[in-house]
Amino acid sequence: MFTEEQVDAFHEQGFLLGPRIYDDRQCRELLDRMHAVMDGRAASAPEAVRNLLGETSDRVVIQIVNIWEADPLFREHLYEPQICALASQLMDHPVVRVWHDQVQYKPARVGGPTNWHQDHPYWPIIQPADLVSAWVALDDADVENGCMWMVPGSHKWGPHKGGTIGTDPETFAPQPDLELLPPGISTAPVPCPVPRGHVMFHHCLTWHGSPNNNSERGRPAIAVHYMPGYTRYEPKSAHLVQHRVKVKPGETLQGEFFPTVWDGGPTPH
Ligand SMILES: O=C(O)CCC(=O)C(=O)O
Repeated sequence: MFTEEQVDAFHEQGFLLGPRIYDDRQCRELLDRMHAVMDGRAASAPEAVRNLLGETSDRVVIQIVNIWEADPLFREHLYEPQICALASQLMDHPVVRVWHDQVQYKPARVGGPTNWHQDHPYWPIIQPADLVSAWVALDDADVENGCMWMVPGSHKWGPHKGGTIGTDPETFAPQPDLELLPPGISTAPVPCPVPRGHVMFHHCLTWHGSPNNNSERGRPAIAVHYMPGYTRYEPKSAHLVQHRVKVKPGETLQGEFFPTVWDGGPTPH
């Protein structure tokens, strides 16, 4: 479990590097399975596989949504007990469910940017904005191959313009509307390298993004977006996985496609 100081740091910064979860062999196995799904060689299909930047773009970010539907090892990954216990601790709730998972793979040399954004405004069918994502690097993610960058404390500033923070195309600096922000704050981002097999957590309102991968190495990673057990289905507009929802508006979001992965585990305190 995280120490009290680490939990405090998460609440202060909006993100936190966690422990190593998978050894090199496990990372390689997950990576092989990820490529099989990406290349259409898996027995089943995920919810989506696409270039986030558009199919005609010369830069590429391969996004796979709900890879757990396509591969049993990724389904197991949703339940990884250390990650689930830490997510439960950071969300301060004993019940943890999966909203959805997401691979973002930036291939060597042509890996493109994931522009600055907040997650929760892109999820307009769930409330409240208390989710925490667990992002696991399947190979070293660093400044050279396009690791994520975060703006410390930004999760406390509320939803910003529908979750889209402007992105400077030259420097990759965030370009928010300063008039919408508390006076005197810093929007300077920090790089968040994640060594192979480790997990990093971020709050669903933390500003984050990742630049191009111009290196000779790919940048594979899997994020699982975890919901505290009280998260409700509150549709305001559409979402990719909405067709999987079987509950009524206002009800707790749960069911086969939103599995409960941690229930009554050790409470955080
Ligand atoms: O993998 C990335 O670079 C971005 C991932 C992301 O935006 C997320 O997990 O919320």
